[in-house]
Amino acid sequence: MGYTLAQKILKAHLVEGEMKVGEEIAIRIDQTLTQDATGTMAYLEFEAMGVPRVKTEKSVAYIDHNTLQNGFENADDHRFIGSVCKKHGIYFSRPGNGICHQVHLERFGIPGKTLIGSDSHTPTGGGIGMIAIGAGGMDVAVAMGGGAYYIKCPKIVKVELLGKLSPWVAAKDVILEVLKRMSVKGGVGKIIEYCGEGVKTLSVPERATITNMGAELGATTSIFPSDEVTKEFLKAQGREEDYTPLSADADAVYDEHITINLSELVPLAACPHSPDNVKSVSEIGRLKVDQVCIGSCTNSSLLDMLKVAHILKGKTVHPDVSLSIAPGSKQVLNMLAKNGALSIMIEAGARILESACGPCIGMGQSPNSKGISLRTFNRNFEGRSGTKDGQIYLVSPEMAAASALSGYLTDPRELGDMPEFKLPEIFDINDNMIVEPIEESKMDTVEVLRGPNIKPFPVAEPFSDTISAKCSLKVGDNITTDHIMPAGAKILPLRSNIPEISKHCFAVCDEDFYKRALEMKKSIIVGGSNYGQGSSREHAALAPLYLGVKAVIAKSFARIHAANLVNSGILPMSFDNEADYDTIDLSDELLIENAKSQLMDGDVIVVKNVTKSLEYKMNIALSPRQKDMLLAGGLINYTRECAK
Ligand code: MIC
Ligand code: SF4
Repeated sequence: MGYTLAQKILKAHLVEGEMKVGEEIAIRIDQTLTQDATGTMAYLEFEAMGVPRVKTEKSVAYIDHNTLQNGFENADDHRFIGSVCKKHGIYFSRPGNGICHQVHLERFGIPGKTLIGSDSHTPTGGGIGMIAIGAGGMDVAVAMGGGAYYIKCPKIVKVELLGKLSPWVAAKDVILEVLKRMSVKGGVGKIIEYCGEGVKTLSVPERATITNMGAELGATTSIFPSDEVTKEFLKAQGREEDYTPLSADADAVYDEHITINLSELVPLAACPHSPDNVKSVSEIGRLKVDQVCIGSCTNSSLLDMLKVAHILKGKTVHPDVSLSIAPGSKQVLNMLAKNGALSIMIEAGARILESACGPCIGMGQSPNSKGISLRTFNRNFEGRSGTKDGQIYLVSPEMAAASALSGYLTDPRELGDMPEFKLPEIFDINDNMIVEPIEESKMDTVEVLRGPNIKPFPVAEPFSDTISAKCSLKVGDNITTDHIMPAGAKILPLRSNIPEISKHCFAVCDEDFYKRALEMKKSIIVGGSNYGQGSSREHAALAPLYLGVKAVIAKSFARIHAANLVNSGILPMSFDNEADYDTIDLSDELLIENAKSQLMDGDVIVVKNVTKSLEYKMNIALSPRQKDMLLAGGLINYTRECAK
C-alpha cells in the first residue's frame, strides 16, 4: 500500500507514535516562524525554557501584524523581538519586509520540510509542498528549543482537481468552493491533499492561496505536490537547489475523496459573517459596495497584483468606493514599482498601504457603519474589521478590482478577454530587510531590550483534585478566537500584557465577562460546536487562564485552540450528550470530584451541576502526554518537570 504525500513527509519526520488516524504522533520540526502579535509571548516562553540558541534548521521572526505604531507598545515589541533574534540565532524580517506567509513562501519555504508557525495561516507553505502547520506560541517555542510537535495523526482528504480554471476564475474560487462543500469545521483532524491533472495548471502563489485558506476549514494543514511548477518558482526566487520533486504514490489510500472540475467553477464570494457562507455573484444579486481591500496573506502575490493593475489600468475607482491595496511583501511592492504597475494603481485612485496584514486584522481601514466591504482576505468574522456592523465579503483580487471600478459586486468575467498572466523568470531578490543570525560567540553579549508593556505570561497552577466553579459564560456555535480575544488596532498593542488584554476577553459576546470572571475567581465556560475556530492566538487561552477559567465545556473544539487550552493548563471537555448543553445556565455551580483520577484513568469525566442536581458525562480526547501536562499545570510547567 502506497502513501499520500502528507503521510510521506510526516513519516520522514516521525519521532514518536504510530501513523494511525486519531493517535497522537510527534514530528521533528525543520523550520519555525512567528509574527509579532503572537511572537512576543512565544519568545518570552522560549526564554523561560533557557535554551541559548534555536535548534531548528531555520527559525524566522516576522514583523507584519502590529505595524500601526500609535503608541510605544508595538515599536517596543518589534525591538524586543529583534533583540531576541540576535541573542538566539533567529532570522529577523524587519517591519516593511512583508507578511510572514508571503515572505516565507518566497524566501524560505522548502518542499518536503516541516514548518510550524505561531499563526493559523502557516499552511500557506503547503503551496510549495511543505507540511506547514499553525500552532500556539508555546508549541513554537518548544520546537525552537529542539522539541517535537505533537498532533493527532490526521485523516487525509484527497481533493482531485480536474480541468483548468476559466478566464477570470481564480484560485480563491477553488478554496471558496471547498469551503462551501466542507464548511468551517469540515477539515478538523484532516490534511487536505491536492492532486490530479488540474494541479499543474496552478502556479505556486495560486496553490498557496488555496492552502492558506485551508485554515478556514479547520484543517491541520493542506498540501500540493512539488513539481515542475514548484521548480520554476524556486528557480525564479534564486533557490533552485531547494527543489525536490514530491508527490503521492499512485496507490496511496485516502480517507476521503472530493473532485473539483476547475473548468466548471465560477467566481464566488463568502458572505457575512463566515468564510463558508459561499455564494455566486448571481445568487448574491446587486450589491452596492463601500470599500474594497486587496492584500493579506491569501491574495497579495505579484501575480494577484499584476491582475489587479491590469483591471485598473486607465480607469478610476468608483466615487462611492474606497480602494486600498497592500502588496504582500517588499519583493512584490518593489517589483510593482519597477514595472509600472504601482503607478497604474495610484493613478486609478488606490490607497497604497505598507506590506503588512493591515485591514485584515483591523489595523486600520475599518469600513463605515454597516459598510459593505469586499476583501481578498480569508476571514470575515463579525467585528474583525473593526466596525461591529461592517459587512465583509471575501472575494478574489479579480472580483475585488472589477467591483472597485463599478461600485457594485461584479463578476470579473464581465471584463471580457483575459490576457495570460505569467510569473517572472526571475523575481527581484534582495534580502536586505532580513537580519541574519550573528556568530554564536557574540550572542552572549546581546542585551534583550524590553519595553514597559511587556509583562510576564501567566502560568497555571497544578491540577486540583476538586474543581468547584461557576459557569461564567455560555456561548453558541462557531465561537472564534476573535470573539474570545478580539484583535484590532486598539487591542493588539496589548498582546505582550496579559493582565491588560484580559480586560477585553469575550467583550464582543458579553461586556461583563471580565468583571464576572474575576469576581467568581474560578469558573468554567460553556460553548457550542467548533469552539475556538480561527486564529492560533494563545491569548485566547492565556487571558481566560489569567481570569481563573479552569475548564471549557463545548460540543466540539477547533484543533489549535484545544491544544492552546491544554498548553495553558485549562481542561477542554466535550459533551457526551449534546442535549446537556441546554441544561447549563450562567452561574450554575459545576463540580468535578476526584478530578485527578478521572483525568488520568479514562476518557470520560463526570461533571455535576449542583444548581440543577444533574450529572453529565463529558468526553476528554486527550493523549497521555496532554493529561500529564494538565496535571503539571500546562506546557511550561510540564517542560520544566521533564527537564528535572
Ligand atoms: C489572524 O489572521 O487571525 C491572525 C491575526 O493572523 C492570527 C494570529 C494572531 O491572532 O496574532 C492567526 O491567524 O493565527
Ligand atoms: Fe495577517 Fe490576515 Fe494573514 Fe492573519 S490572515 S496572517 S492577519 S494577513
